[in-house]
Parts: sequence; C-alpha cells; structure tokens
Amino acid sequence: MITPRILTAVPICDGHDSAILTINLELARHGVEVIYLGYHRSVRDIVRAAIQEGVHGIGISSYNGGHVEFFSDVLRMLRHQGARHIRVFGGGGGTITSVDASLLKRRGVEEIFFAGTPLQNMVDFVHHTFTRSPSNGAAKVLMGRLNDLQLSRLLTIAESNSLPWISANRPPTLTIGITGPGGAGKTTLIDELTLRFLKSWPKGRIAVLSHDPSLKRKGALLGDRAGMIYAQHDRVFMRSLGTRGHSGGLAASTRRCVDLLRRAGFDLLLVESAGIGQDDLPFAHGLADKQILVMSPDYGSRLQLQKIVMLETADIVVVNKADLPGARTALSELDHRLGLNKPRPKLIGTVAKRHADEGVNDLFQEIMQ
Ligand code: B12
Ligand SMILES: Nc1nc2c(ncn2[C@@H]2O[C@H](COP(=O)(O)OP(=O)(O)OP(=O)(O)O)[C@@H](O)[C@H]2O)c(=O)[nH]1
Ligand SMILES: [Mg+2]
Repeated sequence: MITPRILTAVPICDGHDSAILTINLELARHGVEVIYLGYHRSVRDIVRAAIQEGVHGIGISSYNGGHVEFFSDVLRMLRHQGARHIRVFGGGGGTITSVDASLLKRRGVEEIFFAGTPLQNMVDFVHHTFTRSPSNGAAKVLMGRLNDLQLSRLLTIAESNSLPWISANRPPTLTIGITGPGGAGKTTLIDELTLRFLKSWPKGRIAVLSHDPSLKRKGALLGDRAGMIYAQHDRVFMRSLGTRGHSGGLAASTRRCVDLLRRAGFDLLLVESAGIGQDDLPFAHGLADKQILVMSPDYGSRLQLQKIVMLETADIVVVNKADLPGARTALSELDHRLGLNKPRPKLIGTVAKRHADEGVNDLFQEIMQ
C-alpha cells in the first residue's frame, strides 16, 4: 500500500487557515504525508508545488468566495501541465454551496466537504481515494534536461524503491548538507541562501531536498515548504521527504534521491535534515560535499558542546538567531570548542530571519567557494 501524499493550501487573498491546519494534523496523524503550502497561494504556486512534490492530490480550503474560478483554474493548469493524475478536493464551510459543489464536481473536482463534516470522513476519503491510486506514472529512462514532472516522477521511484538511471553530461552538482536541532532556523537559512544564489547566478538552477519527521503511523506534516518563499521561483525545484521511520534526520531513500538530484543538471543542491539529536551524523559517508551544522544560542552549556557529535565533522558551524540574548556567549564557547578540531571548521553567526544579513552573506560565500 502506498503512503498517500497530499498538498494542501488556502487560495490567494484568503487567510482562513484554521480549518486546514486542523485537517493537516488529522491527516498526518492518520498516515498521510501532508505538504502544507500555506495561505494566500496562487493557482500557479499550488500546481507547481504539487507537481514537484509528486503528490496524489491537492486539498484546497477556500473561504473567500472565489472557489468556482479557483478550483477550476487549478484543474485547468494541472491538465495543461500533463498532471491530470493529481486529484483535487477541498472545502470551505458554508461559503461553498451545494450548487457550486455540483458544478465543481462536474468539472472534475473529486469531493467538496461541507460544514459539519466529521474529520474522520475526510481521513477515510483520502485513504480510500489515494491509497490505491496509481503512482504518478512509470518513468522511462530520460535524457537531457528534465522538466519538473519528469524529475518528480523519478524522485517518486527513487523514494519508493530503486534508483532510476539518468544520463548526466556534467559533473555532479555541488551538494550542501544542512542539519541541526529542530527549529534552529535551517529552512529560513536555506531560503535566504536560495535568494542569494538566484541573485548571483542569473541562469543557475537550484534544488532543495528537505526532510521532516514522520509520525508513528507513517503520516507526516512536511512543513518546510511553507517557510520557503523562494521555493516558488522558476529556477528552484523543491522536494519534501518524510523520514518514514528512519532515525538520524534523513530517510532510507535519501541517498537515492540525492544521487538523482546531483545528476539532474542543477548548479547547487541543498539538503535539509529533520531536526537532529546529539549523536546524529546525517551527512556522514560522503552524502554531501560540505556539512553545515546550524545551532541556536540555547543549546545549554559548554558541557553540551562536548556531546554534540556533529561538531566533530561539520565543515561550517552556524550560530543562527544571533539576535537573541546569549548569542555572543554561544559564539565564544563554540569558538573555543572548535579550536580542538583539525582542520578548524568555520564558525559564523547569522540572523536568518533578517533580510540581507551579513552573516548569511558570509555563509553563502563560504559555501560557494
Ligand atoms: C474563523 C473565521 C475567521 C477568522 C479566521 C482565522 C483563521 N486563521 O483561519 C478571522 C476572524 C481572522 C476571519 C477573518 C475574516 N473573515 Co472570516 N470567518 C471565520 C468563520 C467564522 C469560520 C471559518 C472556519 O474556520 N470554520 C471552521 C472549519 C473547521 O469548519 P468549516 O468552515 O465548516 O469547514 C468544514 C468543511 O468545509 C471542511 N473543510 C474546510 N476546508 C477544507 C479543506 C479540505 C482540504 C478539506 C478536506 C475539508 C475542508 O472542514 C470543516 C469540517 O466540518 C467563517 C464563518 C463560518 N461560520 O463559516 C467566517 C467567514 C469565512 N469570514 C468571512 C469574512 C468576510 C472574513 C473577513 C474578510 C472579514 C473582514 N472584513 O475582515 C476576514 C478575512 C481574513 C483573511 N485574511 O482572509 C466571511 C466570508 C464571506 C464570503 N466568502 O463571501 C465568512 C463566511 C463570515 C460571513 N458569514 O460573512 N474569519
Ligand atoms: N529570532 C530569530 N528567529 C529566527 C531566526 N531564523 C529563524 N527564526 C525563527 O525560528 C523558527 C524556526 O525556523 P525554521 O527555519 O523553520 O527552523 P528549522 O530549523 O528549519 O526547523 P525544523 O525544520 O522544524 O527543524 C521560525 O519561527 C523562524 O522565523 C533568527 O535568525 N532569529
Ligand atoms: Mg525546517
């Protein structure tokens, strides 16, 4: 049985996200991988993300009154992009009337949920509709530059079992592994690095492979994409992976996905691990060309620094949230600790949430060297 993968979002000019946040969690708790894109999202952003993420369905929560046009445009763009296998469903309380729902279903929407529907019905619908849905197509051996849909299909194969072969006519892409405890600011930093890459390489293409933990029943809330503003840029390809029971911050399929992305013609590949613990080394064994450990100033005391195994192997250590109290102490304690390493890793303080931060500029220079 396949794990259903769903992308959820709230349409443009609509900030009603409380329903979808509840639904996301309920689906994730019941074995569904949910990639949440956020609110105020355009048709193009939703379709593009759904294709890159290789989802089986798109769930839209719409309260702004424009649902007939919006759902119809999503269907139209999916067809136009050759992705009619991605099914569309959604809800929006009392704002979607039964007449509108019938019209949308005639146009190809799978299901509309009205006010008062128990969450269990939606969970059952997703399992019933998507667990047996055909995976998104068999991949042939492809050559030359892949479009998003082709690459996404190959990643789905890589994630499920084997590494599809693609011919590469250039050296493998520079790959940077970015890890650190949950919430340290890895995604925010990746977003800012992506922005710098797009600005300094006007034709360059970048891929981001992002991991979040899977829950007990294999479902997951893959939330990094919602925090990545620049994931929607034309020259960015982003894919989210659930760890699916694998410990250490990555998934069992990560190496296959990384191998594939390294040969797919990008100029830079950034891999984000799920939040890690003291003894995890997600990017050991040559998975990345450079390993970055992102920490926040609240790691504890000097004693904790003796226990973090990643400090032995990181090429660059970042103290993010350098705007918070304790950041100076953290930088000085880490500087002392890293002095024991040979070669000594680079130590950089950053404020990823601040636009044009000098520390992030330094980090970008260091990566691209
Ligand atoms: C809560 C709420 C708010 C909150 C939103 C908080 C948040 N972060 O989401 C606040 C107070 C901020 C708010 C603001 C506004 N709101 Co308001 N809001 C509501 C309200 C009361 C409830 C919506 C809700 O969350 N319901 C709870 C969910 C769980 O239940 P449900 O809606 O019945 O949905 C069911 C199913 O449809 C299904 N479902 C829903 N989505 C999805 C998606 C998927 C994938 C699936 C499977 C199922 C599913 O799940 C539920 C299960 O039973 C509705 C009125 C109403 N009673 O519906 C107005 C309402 C939607 N808001 C309205 C308006 C006008 C606004 C404002 C424009 C007001 C203003 N002038 O400022 C702003 C706009 C905000 C914005 N940025 O978009 C209008 C929209 C009218 C229209 N479309 O013509 C409504 C209908 C109120 C009204 N009668 O006028 N709002
Ligand atoms: N004060 C401060 N907050 C930041 C900074 N960078 C990120 N944040 C906030 O920290 C929170 C977590 O950021 P993320 O980028 O999602 O962190 P993450 O490490 O990717 O989190 P996981 O993927 O869940 O492990 C968000 O609320 C960010 O806005 C920073 O430089 N300073
Ligand atoms: Mg993250």
